[in-house]
Amino acid sequence: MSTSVTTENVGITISNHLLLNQQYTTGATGSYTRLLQALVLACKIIQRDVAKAGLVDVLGRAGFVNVQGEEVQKLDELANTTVKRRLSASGEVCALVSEEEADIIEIPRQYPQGSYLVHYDPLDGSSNIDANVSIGTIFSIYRRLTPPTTDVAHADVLQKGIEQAGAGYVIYGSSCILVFSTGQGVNGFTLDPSIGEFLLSHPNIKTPERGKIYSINEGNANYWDEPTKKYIDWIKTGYEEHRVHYTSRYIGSLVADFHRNLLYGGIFLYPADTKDPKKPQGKLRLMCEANPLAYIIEQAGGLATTGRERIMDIEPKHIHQRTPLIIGSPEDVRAYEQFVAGKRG
Ligand code: AHM
Ligand code: MG
Repeated sequence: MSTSVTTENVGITISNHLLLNQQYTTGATGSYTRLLQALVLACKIIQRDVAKAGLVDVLGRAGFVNVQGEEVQKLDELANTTVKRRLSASGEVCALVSEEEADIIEIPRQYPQGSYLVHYDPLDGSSNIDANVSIGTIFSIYRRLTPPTTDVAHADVLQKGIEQAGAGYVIYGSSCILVFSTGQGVNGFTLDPSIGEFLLSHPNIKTPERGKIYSINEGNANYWDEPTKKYIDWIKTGYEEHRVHYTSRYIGSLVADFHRNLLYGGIFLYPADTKDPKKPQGKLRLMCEANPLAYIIEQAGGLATTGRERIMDIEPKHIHQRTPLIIGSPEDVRAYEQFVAGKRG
């Protein structure tokens, strides 16, 4: 059992928070804490690089090399390498899966092989970088199932979302915030750049039962299935029934859209559509985007579904599998499910 975080803990550092949790968790060895600390450090480094994004691009275009003599990398590659190196060196992981890499990443033999696996999207929303829009890192943690003496197996890498040992994201925005859960609620930490520490700023986040915000790329409306078309129409014209003046908000950066709706309430939808025959399940990835956010939203009292199935119950078939994602306040998500089930509309 862990300590419960209260508003009295506001302002404590993330390191202190992790150590307190470790202290109150029966049988904890410190491995999980070290893994999270490595992730926190990686995200601080990415935050620093994101803050210099415009300059990196200028230097990149000029063909500059950095102090190590390497060519300046694009930010999404830089973020991917940073997470990969820091987690590998932590000694707590046995494999990694990045949205940026086609295959499972093995841990170099020079590092101890740990008992965790991490799926991550190093820089979500990266098409927004050049416009200074918020972007983020998303991560999802699993425990190894097979014995450490054997090779990492598909069974280790392709676990259902309900098996996550923790998940979270960092937003590089007007401030840098890290939101994560290890299964005892959701906490948010804001980076104080003057001291380089994440401090607890949003203890025990709960999402509202119902929100006023709906977030969907309406440019895809012609390609949606009928239930989605009817649901969005109901959101806009059904005030007599739902009694909510809904408002539309869509940044196009999943972490930022998700985080806003988590705090204010509402629903985010990226449904299956027929726009791209190669992506019939929509655009978002199950393992590095949908599952970690589903874990967070459920811990905060919300829901995440495809419309037909709970996200965290999906049996993954491959590491880069895509899925429809409908996520947010429980009443809003349930209403969508009713449209899909034909009970409304
Ligand atoms: P990315 O991982 O290549 O950045 O793509 C994922 C992003 C999400 O952040 C966002 O929700 C979605 O793509 C927006 O897609 P669209 O432009 O189709 O609305
Ligand atoms: Mg992404």
